[in-house]
Amino acid sequence: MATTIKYMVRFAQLSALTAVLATSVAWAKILYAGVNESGGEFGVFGVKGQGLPGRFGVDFEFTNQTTVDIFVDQEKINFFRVTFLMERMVPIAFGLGSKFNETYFSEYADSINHITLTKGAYALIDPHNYMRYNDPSSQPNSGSVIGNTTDPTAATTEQFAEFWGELALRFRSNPKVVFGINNEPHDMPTQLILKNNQAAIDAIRAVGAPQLILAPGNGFTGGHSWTQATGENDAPSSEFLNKLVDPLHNTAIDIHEYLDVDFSGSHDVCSQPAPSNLANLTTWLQENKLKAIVSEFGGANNQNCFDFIDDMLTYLEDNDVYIGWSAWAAGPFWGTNSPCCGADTGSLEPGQLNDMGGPNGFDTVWATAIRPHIPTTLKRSGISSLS
Ligand SMILES: *[C@@H]1O[C@H](CO)[C@@H](O)[C@H](O)[C@H]1NC(C)=O
Ligand SMILES: *[C@@H]1O[C@H](CO)[C@@H](O)[C@H](O)[C@H]1NC(C)=O
Ligand SMILES: *[C@@H]1O[C@H](CO)[C@@H](O)[C@H](O)[C@H]1NC(C)=O
Ligand SMILES: *[C@@H]1O[C@H](CO)[C@@H](O)[C@H](O)[C@H]1NC(C)=O
Ligand SMILES: CC(=O)N[C@H]1CO[C@H](CO)[C@@H](O)[C@@H]1O
Repeated sequence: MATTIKYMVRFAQLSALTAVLATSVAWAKILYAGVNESGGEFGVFGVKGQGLPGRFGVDFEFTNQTTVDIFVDQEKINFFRVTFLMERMVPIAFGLGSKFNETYFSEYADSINHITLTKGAYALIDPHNYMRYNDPSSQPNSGSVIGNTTDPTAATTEQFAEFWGELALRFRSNPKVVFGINNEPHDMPTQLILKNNQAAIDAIRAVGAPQLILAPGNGFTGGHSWTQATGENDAPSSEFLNKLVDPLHNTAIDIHEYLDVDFSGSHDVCSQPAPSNLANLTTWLQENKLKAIVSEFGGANNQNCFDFIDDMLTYLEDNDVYIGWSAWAAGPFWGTNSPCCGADTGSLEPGQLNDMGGPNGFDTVWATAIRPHIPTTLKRSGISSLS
């Protein structure tokens, strides 16, 4: 019933649009569509220092080339968000900055290069650190907030900029790379998120890297709470994130949006409708002439979540401030575990099973709710950008 009405409304919208197409209507265009590749941040939970630096292929792994190939060749996606841990890229003993662990970097670069240079897709570089550094043992809450001047153990905003300058320098000649400043900042002054984001943008541009940058907001960069105070009354993201300055005008807003009761992606019931929850964000993006990519979302293996995902991806298609999305999550190390949305869904990694021995999210959630939304008009060439 609801579905029928939805399609009738969409049909009416399409007819109206078709009628005025001759006068050149801006058509909603999703440029980037894909999946998270999570695994580079694994193996550190529990005791402080555990899993650091960690062993490649044992404690962590970035991507499985075979499944990346399946996503590109069969699913025709063009976008992978590839996580890594800052404490591994820049060991705590070195301090946050430009001195990298070259082994970890080259393992990460292998994954990025396979996605971008070999397969021609875009790769979003994701320091999966919640804007914190020095103790990932109980992410998202452990670690000192970057730029917290009253915490003597915290990395400074200047060190964060030095880190980004070095990372961008190493990727500046790869047009298929997108720079994600950090995963899910939360419970910190929104002004400080703006400051850290701006420092990263300045550092990236200073080394001559022109690619697309994604800037996150507060409250785990949730779209539904973009115009609300989060944490202990931290200012809404909407009050500060429109003050970012990118001399190349190639920065978009990074949004995460889960569809369960508390937006955490930890329940198998979807009950938070993205279209109404994202409405304020959409207006804010329009008013500020900004674009956004929803780089994390997900749902469980049930019809209720399929409907909520369908509604969200349709909403993104219908509003041209949204230029991309990537689902949470695939990755070689999930095994039968569920990265999202309750216990029994499994991951989006092709070829794996869920914890019940049944088909995983790739054969259920992806196949039913996400695959039908993969546009055929994705961006396939040129430098990562807003258009
Ligand atoms: C660098 O990372 C590799 C794993 O990628 C690890 O084996 C090695 O011990 C690390 N070195 C330092 C100095 O942390
Ligand atoms: C900054 O550091 C101080 C001192 O450790 C701490 O009390 C405060 O909670 C920290 N601020 C944030 C946003 O984490
Ligand atoms: C959207 O904005 C209106 C008006 O400011 C507010 O009443 C409402 O709570 C907001 N909704 C969300 C989901 O933030
Ligand atoms: C990579 O994925 C393929 C296809 O699902 C699978 O056969 C293979 O075992 C995977 N390799 C690793 C190291 O996970
Ligand atoms: C829904 C979900 O799994 N979100 C996760 C995103 O990233 C990290 C894992 O690396 C988790 O802390 C979040 O819960």
